[in-house]
Amino acid sequence: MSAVSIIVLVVLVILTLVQVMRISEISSEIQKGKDNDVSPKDNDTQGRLMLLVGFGFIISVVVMYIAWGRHSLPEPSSAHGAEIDSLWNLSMLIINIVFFIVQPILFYFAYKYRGKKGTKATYYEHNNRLELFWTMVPALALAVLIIWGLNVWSTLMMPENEEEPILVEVYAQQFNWTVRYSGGDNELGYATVHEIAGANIVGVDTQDPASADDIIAKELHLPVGKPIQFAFRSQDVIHSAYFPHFRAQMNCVPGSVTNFQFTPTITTAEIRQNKDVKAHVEEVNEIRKAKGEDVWDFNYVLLCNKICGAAHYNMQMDIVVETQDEFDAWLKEQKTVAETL
Ligand SMILES: [Cu+2]
Repeated sequence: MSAVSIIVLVVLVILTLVQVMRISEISSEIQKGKDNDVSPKDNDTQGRLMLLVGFGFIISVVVMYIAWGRHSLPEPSSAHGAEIDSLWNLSMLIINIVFFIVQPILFYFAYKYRGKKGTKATYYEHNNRLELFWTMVPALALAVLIIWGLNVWSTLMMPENEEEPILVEVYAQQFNWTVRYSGGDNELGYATVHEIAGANIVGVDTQDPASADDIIAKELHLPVGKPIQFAFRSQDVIHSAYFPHFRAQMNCVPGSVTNFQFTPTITTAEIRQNKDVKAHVEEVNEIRKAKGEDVWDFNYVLLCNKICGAAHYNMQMDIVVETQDEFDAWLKEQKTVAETL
């Protein structure tokens, strides 16, 4: 539809609404305002509709839990993941308890106390006990979640390493990811937006001696059981590096470097044998087969979790977790910055 016809349509809709409102006003004047009165029948209808909508909503939540609950993530594949899951499970438990108590009451009361001729709302001014109760209960629940959450956060952000972590840079741009390994010296060469040119997409300063053995790759390989220290950068807008299977996420902010560390604990080959993952892969492949598409196999993914532009949904990179030997062999095949730039 052209822009002109859209504008004409909008204008016509507005004119129609104005006319409808005028007719309603005139008819109200004729009936001396009586058609604005709410009749007991109206109250009954609204009350019943409230009950219907409310309970329809609650039942739909239960149905969605049953139908789609199995699509949630498989067991965590990082050392810290189980703790994040415990935090999540406690938050969801509290939310669900409150939801299934409060929502039915809310909609039932909207029905029960609907307008009735002759009834009057009770004037209830103040109750200290009630005030104390509904302040203390949420405060306690929040205190537990926040104190526990902050503890988990600080152990994640300040990990005590028994061995030196492998340093990997994750570079975000609209709309793809690039990774840079620090090479034998485990030190990333200096990089800046001013050095970006041609194949040098992450802007490595080739004059910096630390950059010579850096390795730039389009697939993120990680050795299992080794702590990985990530350094995140962004070229254009704020992106967010999201590793759902490792329960990790960190914003990538232009002009600064952010960090996160985790230790992968399950290799790609192992997670493909997980029964939830297997069931998911089978289900997806049945749909793909019906459409005549290729068979798909599970891979860990790095996703962008900030709506960063039109192709944001497609900003992803495969992650391969493998044994140390497989990782070393893969790394050996990659070219260094000195060889490519
Ligand atoms: Cu993005």
